[in-house]
Amino acid sequence: MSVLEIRVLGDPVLRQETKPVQVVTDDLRKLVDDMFETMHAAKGIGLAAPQVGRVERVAVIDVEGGTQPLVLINPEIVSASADTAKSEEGCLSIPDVFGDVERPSGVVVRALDREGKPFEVEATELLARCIQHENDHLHGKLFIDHLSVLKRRAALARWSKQKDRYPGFIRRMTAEEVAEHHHAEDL
Ligand code: K1U
Ligand code: ZN
Repeated sequence: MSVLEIRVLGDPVLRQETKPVQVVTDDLRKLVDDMFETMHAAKGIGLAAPQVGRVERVAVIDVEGGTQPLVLINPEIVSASADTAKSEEGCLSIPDVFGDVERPSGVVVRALDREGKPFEVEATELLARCIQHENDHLHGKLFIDHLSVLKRRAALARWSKQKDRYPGFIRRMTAEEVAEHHHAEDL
């Protein structure tokens, strides 16, 4: 498995619509495995293919620290609750920028798993939020798009102070971050 480079805000791939997966191949499973590796190294709870420069409609989620990893291939949110919740979000593609986002508190998502088998999950709380955040990525949308004009302006001002750390819109995990992740895996 490999830790991939993460694309950051400004890379046009993050604004692209993804392409539905036609067949779940070994190559796609390798992408899924590398995405988990990358997400864990970056200490995230989710990651979508455009964040690693890919256009396949694929996301991975692990809100429980390894106990309930979720692979979403061609996900569709089939229902969303009328009640909403506001909570802070971050994004591995906009490091060190956070904002409160209001979203439906619960969702039902339908997708294919790593073997290409259809399944449905009913989610609430952080899992529901993460599913919606990753599903947005698969349609070229970012959490900052949900902020008010003023809050988005503040978030972008914060980002503009950081963005020079990522030449070519690429965030590479440091050797320390990768080593720390491997150490955590061995425990
Ligand atoms: O898609 C991504 O950029 C990953 C993102 C997912 C996410 C975070 C918070 C709410 C919804 C979706 C992250 O994992 S950012 C890392 C982070 O800020 C975080 C980590 C653990 C718990 C909560 C947030
Ligand atoms: Zn994100």
